[in-house]
Amino acid sequence: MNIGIVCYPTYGGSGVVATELGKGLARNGHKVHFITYKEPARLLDMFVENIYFHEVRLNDYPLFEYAPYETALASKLVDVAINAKLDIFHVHYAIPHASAAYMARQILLQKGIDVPVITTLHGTDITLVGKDPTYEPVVTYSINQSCGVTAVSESLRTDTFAHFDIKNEIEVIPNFIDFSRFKKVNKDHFKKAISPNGEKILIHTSNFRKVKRVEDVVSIFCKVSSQIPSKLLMIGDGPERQNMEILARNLCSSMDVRFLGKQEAVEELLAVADVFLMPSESESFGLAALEAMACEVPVVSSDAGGIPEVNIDGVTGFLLKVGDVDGMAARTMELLSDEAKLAQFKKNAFEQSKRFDIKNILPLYEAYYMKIKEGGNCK
Ligand code: GMT
Repeated sequence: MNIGIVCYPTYGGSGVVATELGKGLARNGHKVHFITYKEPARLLDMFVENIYFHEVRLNDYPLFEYAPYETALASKLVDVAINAKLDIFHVHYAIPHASAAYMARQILLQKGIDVPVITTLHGTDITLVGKDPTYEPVVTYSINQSCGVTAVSESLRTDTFAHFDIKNEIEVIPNFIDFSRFKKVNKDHFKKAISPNGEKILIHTSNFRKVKRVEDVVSIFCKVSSQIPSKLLMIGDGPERQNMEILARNLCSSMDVRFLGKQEAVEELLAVADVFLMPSESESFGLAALEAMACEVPVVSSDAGGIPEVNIDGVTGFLLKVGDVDGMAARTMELLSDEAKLAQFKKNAFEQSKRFDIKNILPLYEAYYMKIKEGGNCK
């Protein structure tokens, strides 16, 4: 098939899923066309046969205080659909991709070309941003007009029906992991550099937005490190990072907390970690937790959204109520102070992650494309 993928080209979860899906589809012989404003981060510096990138350019004009990205994207979708003979549009993150694709589809239909639109809902497009009245009517309409809709967890599917007046079916196709990249590798030299005296290593990766409750990560760590010698690795960047550096300095030894910013090879840091912390307020799936589990790192998390579909309480880690910093610290210490238990949880985390092997999930998308092409909501 010729597949047009629209996504945010950043390190965020939806962009990562879209790009890894595209790479997998290309390996399976499909021609994949990424249509976005910048080359997706996970495509940089690599040439993959069957993958094409079409940049959405915004022409500056003095009248525009805000350049109309959605209009430019819809126009580009029409152009690529005609020239690359696309069979399907697969848009990731509803805002503004679903409405831009809807517009492109209407234009194409007038030209006698039928390109069905599949929208994949990722999380904040539903639970946070999408349900805000600023966007809600357009999000509802464009989900209902999509020929197929998928959500990355059961929880997100339920939330979508709860927050929006949706008439369509929503298929759950979970996030996935590529084990050729995410696996435990020997990085003993890293471990020695980070924890020279054999301290335990806690890790957190995110975009440092409010919804991640990064302040809880710092608080949990400071409680743990007051009892068990340990270090905290903070990976990623975002609006809360600076505040968190100040908080870490005030709450415990800033020498034990390292802010590493965005990292290309996050799997190499996960390889040395003992526990992954994810205290999020809201999380449709928790791809970062899955990546940790694939690298044999158990997860202490909140029970928000779709996290319980990934992290199994008392097996692959622990689940606590959002904001239960004391509980999360206690469970983390329980793991770190019992070598046998920690080893068992590491093993369990890895076993659970195998359920989400890209080899199992990619065929679900391929089958869904066929189903929608042959008879989705648009037929
Ligand atoms: O986590 C983020 O804030 C980024 C966001 C995104 O859309 O890029 O991630 C969402 O999509 C990921 C991939 O499907 C999910 O694994 C994340 O759980 C989800 N984030 C939230 O729901 C907060």
